[in-house]
Amino acid sequence: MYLTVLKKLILKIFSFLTLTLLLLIVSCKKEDNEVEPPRDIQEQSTVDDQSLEDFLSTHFYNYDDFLNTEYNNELIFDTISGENISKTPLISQVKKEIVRIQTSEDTYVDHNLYYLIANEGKGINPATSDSTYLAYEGTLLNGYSFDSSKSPIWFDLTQVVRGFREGASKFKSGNFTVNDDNTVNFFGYGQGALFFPSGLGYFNQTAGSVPPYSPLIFKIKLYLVNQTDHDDDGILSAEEYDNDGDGSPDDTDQDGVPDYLDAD
Ligand SMILES: [Ca+2]
Ligand SMILES: [Ca+2]
Ligand SMILES: [Ca+2]
Repeated sequence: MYLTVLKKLILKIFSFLTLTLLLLIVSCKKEDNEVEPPRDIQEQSTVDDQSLEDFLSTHFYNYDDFLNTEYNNELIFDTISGENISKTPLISQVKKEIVRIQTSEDTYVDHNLYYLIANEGKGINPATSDSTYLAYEGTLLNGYSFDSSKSPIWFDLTQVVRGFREGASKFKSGNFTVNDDNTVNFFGYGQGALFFPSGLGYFNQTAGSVPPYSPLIFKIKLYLVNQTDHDDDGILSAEEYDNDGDGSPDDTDQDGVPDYLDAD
C-alpha cells in the first residue's frame, strides 16, 4: 500500500502518542479477581456458544444503512420483533471460526468465534502480532457497554484477549486523507463486530465491570495496521509469533522469552 511521506510521519506520531495507553480489552494479569476454582472450560464453551447463538438468532444489524453509504455508519444491533420482524438475523450474516485453546499438552478445547463483516476494508489484514489503530465498543450480550473508544487508539494485538486478537485479524485496514486543518478523514476501513465466548475473553476473571464467564461483543473500526517487529531483529513478529498455530507465542529455545521478543 502506497503511503506518502507525510502519511508515514502521521502514522509514526499516532504510534508514539497512543502505544502507552492501557484499556480494558488488554488482557488482565492473573490477580485476586478470579473465581476459583474455575469452571470446566469445555462445558463453559458450550454454554457460552448457546448464549451467543441465541443473541445472533434474535438480533439484526442496520445493514440497510451500510448499503446506502459504505462509511461513516455506526453499527447498531436491535431485536427482531415488531416492525423489524422480517429482518435478516445476524446468525445468517456472521462467519464462524473455530479457535482452539490448549488446556494441557495434548488437550484442546474448541471455541466458536463469530465475526460480522459490515465492510471488509481495502487495505491489509493485521497479523495477530501486529499493532492496529482502531475504534471499538465492548458490550455484554444484554447490551451493557463496558468499554469503548470512539476515537481510534493503537492496540498491540499481542496484548489483548484472544478473541479480539483473532477477530481483528479478519478485517482489513483503511486509508486516510489529511485536511488543511490537519484533521484526518479515514475511508476504506474494515468495520464490523466480534462475538466470542468467555474462554476467548476473561473466562473466570472479573475485568472492570465485566462479570466472570461473560461472552463478549466488540464493535470495531480498523483504520490502520502497523506491521510490528517487537524485538527489532529484522524479522516481523508475524513470522515469529505463533508458527505452530496453537494461539500462544512460540519459544523455540525454551528460555522463557517468546521468539518474537527474543532478539538472539
Ligand atoms: Ca522480530
Ligand atoms: Ca505457538
Ligand atoms: Ca526464547
